[in-house]
Amino acid sequence: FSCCFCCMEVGVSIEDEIRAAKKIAKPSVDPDDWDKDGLADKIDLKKLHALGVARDNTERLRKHPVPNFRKRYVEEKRVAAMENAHGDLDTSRWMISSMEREFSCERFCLDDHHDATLRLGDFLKYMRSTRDSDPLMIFDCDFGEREGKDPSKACKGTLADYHVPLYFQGDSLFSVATYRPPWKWLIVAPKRSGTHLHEDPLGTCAWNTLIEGKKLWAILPSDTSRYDLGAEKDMSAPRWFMEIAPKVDKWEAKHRPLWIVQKPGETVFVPAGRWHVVLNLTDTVAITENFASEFHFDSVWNITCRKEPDFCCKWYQALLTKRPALAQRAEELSIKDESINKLLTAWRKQHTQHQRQLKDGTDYTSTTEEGKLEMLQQFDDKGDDDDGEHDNADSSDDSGYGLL
Ligand SMILES: O=C(O)CCC(=O)C(=O)O
Ligand SMILES: [Fe+2]
Repeated sequence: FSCCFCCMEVGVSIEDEIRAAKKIAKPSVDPDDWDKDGLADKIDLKKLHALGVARDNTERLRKHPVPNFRKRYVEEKRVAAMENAHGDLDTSRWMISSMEREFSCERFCLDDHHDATLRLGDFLKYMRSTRDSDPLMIFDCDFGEREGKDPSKACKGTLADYHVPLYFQGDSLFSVATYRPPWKWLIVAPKRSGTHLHEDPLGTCAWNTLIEGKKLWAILPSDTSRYDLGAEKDMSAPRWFMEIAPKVDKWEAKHRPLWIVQKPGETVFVPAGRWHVVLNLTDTVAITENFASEFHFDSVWNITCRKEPDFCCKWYQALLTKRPALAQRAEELSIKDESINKLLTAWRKQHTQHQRQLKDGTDYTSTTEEGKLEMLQQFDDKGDDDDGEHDNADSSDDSGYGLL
């Protein structure tokens, strides 16, 4: 049975599509083995819900506007959960039942991979029946941007009511660049799925608003580093909650996480650099955005330069024109690092040439491209992996943004 003509693509069954998506999402696990360890039968979501409710120790912000929000929470990196941060945002469009009516034939990306997609209707069938231990999620950074099969309804509709909470509007330093790494995601997640222990990429902060269902968050203290975490960060979220969460009360108080049982309409603010792990206690829908805050320019610059030099080049050139004081700061930060310094000089030269070309119309050809490649090479040779990530524990992609 197909709900419309466009769903009748010849020769590819839903099972094949799911298998292909699984191979991309977790290349090291056979797609037919995702339910092998029987975790679906062992994990007790009701018990974890009760544990979460008993431990939930995160401040709720109920009255808006919150005075000094930016200073107190963003700059000082405090976790918060806000009720009704979007004001009168109408979220009915993103409820599972209405998306099922409106976008059933549209494809969405799974687990943040552009080449692993499924029609929403097929995904919902998977969501409702899967016994996988750590199920696939719709984790889609293009929602609302793609043209759908039927442009009159298309995925564009998913953005129709979208807006950023007032607290975070205009905050992202990356938005000065014409191209910026993915920053917003629609997440449709089966119960038991989750996001493994990670810190967000490129020194960014995040907000995450739950539309439907319940999520359980554990957010580790700000001084936790990846070196404290060991095997924990390679665990799937359901495994972390099953094996680690019940023992956390025995940890020294200073190492214990903040807990949140997030309810519909609540927005969780995750400050830059905070390790967190999230479990979907029920089927859920959420929207989330990451942003690079001016308060954290130094660390954002240092990480972005190392992890995403191609983007950083464009970003720095945009800063030179639009935020010269920050470009200057970037130069100060890079002075001690010879390879970054060289890169900056090349980028500045390229920028000056480009500006000159724009001004007097002379023919612009990039003479710095070769030099840039050579320097990127030096960069790669330095190698490091101490940045946050958005991809799954098992993903082989460590670009920090997965999709770049
Ligand atoms: O699963 C979730 O809702 C949390 C997502 C998250 O932490 C992230 O996208 O960085
Ligand atoms: Fe995150």
